[in-house]
Parts: sequence; C-alpha cells; structure tokens
Amino acid sequence: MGVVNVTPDSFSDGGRWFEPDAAVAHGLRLLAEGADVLDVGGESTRPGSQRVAVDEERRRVLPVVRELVAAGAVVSVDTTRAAVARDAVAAGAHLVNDVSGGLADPAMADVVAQTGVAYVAMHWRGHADVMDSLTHYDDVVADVRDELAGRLAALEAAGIRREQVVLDPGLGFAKAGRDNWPLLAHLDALQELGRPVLVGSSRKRFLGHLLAGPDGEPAAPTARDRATAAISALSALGGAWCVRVHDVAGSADAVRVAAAWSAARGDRTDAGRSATQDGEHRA
Ligand code: PMM
Repeated sequence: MGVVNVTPDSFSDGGRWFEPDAAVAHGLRLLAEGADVLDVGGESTRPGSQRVAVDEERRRVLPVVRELVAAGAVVSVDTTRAAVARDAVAAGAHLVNDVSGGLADPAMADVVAQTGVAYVAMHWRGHADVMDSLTHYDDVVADVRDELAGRLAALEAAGIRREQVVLDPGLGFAKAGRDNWPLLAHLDALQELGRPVLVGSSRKRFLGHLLAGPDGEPAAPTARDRATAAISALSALGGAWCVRVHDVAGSADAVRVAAAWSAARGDRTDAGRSATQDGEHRA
C-alpha cells in the first residue's frame, strides 16, 4: 500500500503532493513501483496536529481518489470521518482506512456496513493532539489485541461483516517508542483474531530513534526508508497481509524477498501475494 498524503503537514512528506495533479502523479509513480493499493489521505495524524475541517478534507481527497480510480488503481481512503468515507466510496474508493477503528465518528460503521467495502480498523486511543498521553499498557501486545478484539465485536454488532475487516496495531499511535517492537515481533497475536493484518511502520519516530546518529539526533524521516523496507520483509514473513509505506520500491522488493524466502522454506504464506489478485480488498 503506497501512501498518497494530500496534506500540507504530514510528518514525512507534508506539502509535497498537496496539489491534486501532483498527488495523482505521485500515486501513479507508486503504482509503477509495485504498489497494489494507493492510500489517499487528506488529514495529517502527526503527533500534536489539529483537525482539518470536513469540507477541506473532502476537497483534498475526492478529486485524487476519482482520478486514481479512473487510472485503474485500487484506492483506499485514509479518513476517520464517515462523510468523507461515504463520498470517497461513491467516487470509486475500494477500501476505507480508518486510523480510529470507528471510534472517532459513530457514523463510520454504518457507512462501511451499507457500502460493503473493506475496512482497515487500526488500534487507536485518541486524536493526534492527545495520543502521546495515552500510552499506558500492562502488556502492550495483549492490550492492543484485546482492544482490537473489542473493536471487531463492536463493528460486527453495528452491521459490518467480519470478512470486511482488516486489523492494524497502529504503530506510533498512542504508543511509546519501545511499544512498537513487541507489536511487530508478535504479529501472530493479532492474527489470532482471524483477520488480515496491515502494518504501518513507514518513516515513523521509533525508526528515527533506532537509527539515531552518535549525537543522539533521530534520523530524518526519509532516512528511515531502508529500515522501513526491512520491517516490510519481516512483517511479510510474520504473516502480514499488507504494509503501508511511503517508499514503495524498497518495500516491494523486500516483500518479494520474503515471498521467495518462505516459498523455499515450504511455508504456505501470503507474503508477496497481490491484494488485487485475491479480491480480499473487495471483501
Ligand atoms: N499511519 C499513518 C496514517 N495512516 N493508516 C494505517 N492503517 N496504519 C498506520 O500505521 C497509519 C495509517 C501515519 O503516517 P503518515 O502521516 O505518514 O501517513
């Protein structure tokens, strides 16, 4: 899944693809580099960021969704708002990627149930302005799994079919840096919930700290792409269904390596299988 942020302020690429034409051209480049899905978002979730108005979010994402769909892409809309999700699906989006897992907007579940699209439910505890104060866990892997299990049950109770849902541990969202590694190392715990798992580690703060120089200064966001690709390979081997990344070329190679590796080991795995081949995105 390649990231197309139509925002002036996302933490790693804010402003670069803010004009619709630039965003579409970027999306097409990511497709050529091997993306199976393009994730179009109009609201930054960087720590501390403020919300954008719903009309502005619509104005940013809808033309880009429309054009990328017309170009034949499988498109996901990255939004926590039911109204934006509904309009994006009407514009042709195939997936709704909701970093709040339905918690930010009580109307989201209805839109997903009614449209029948695939739905990424990410682990979330609060908006970007407060999430860094919501990082207490007794056991981060068990707590995130249990909170996602609760979400899955609530989404089903709201009329969404289980088969529509993809789960995501929400790396960097209400997580201290150290919390992200056990979640990655124990993707199997999330898979116990019986749904495909999406991993979004790309360029995140915890990688900046991992790759800090001798002066302790975190590596810059674009200097985190090789580490992101390493996580893509390991996530694919760990059974992830999808990795959401800014630099598609590196992760597409990494996922191919993982697929060849597990094939040689004789695993039955989904690593390297295209999301567009199996129709899972249409659930
Ligand atoms: N991370 C970001 C945005 N959307 N969606 C999902 N499903 N999972 C993530 O981890 C995730 C996401 C933040 O990254 P960005 O600002 O670079 O888009």
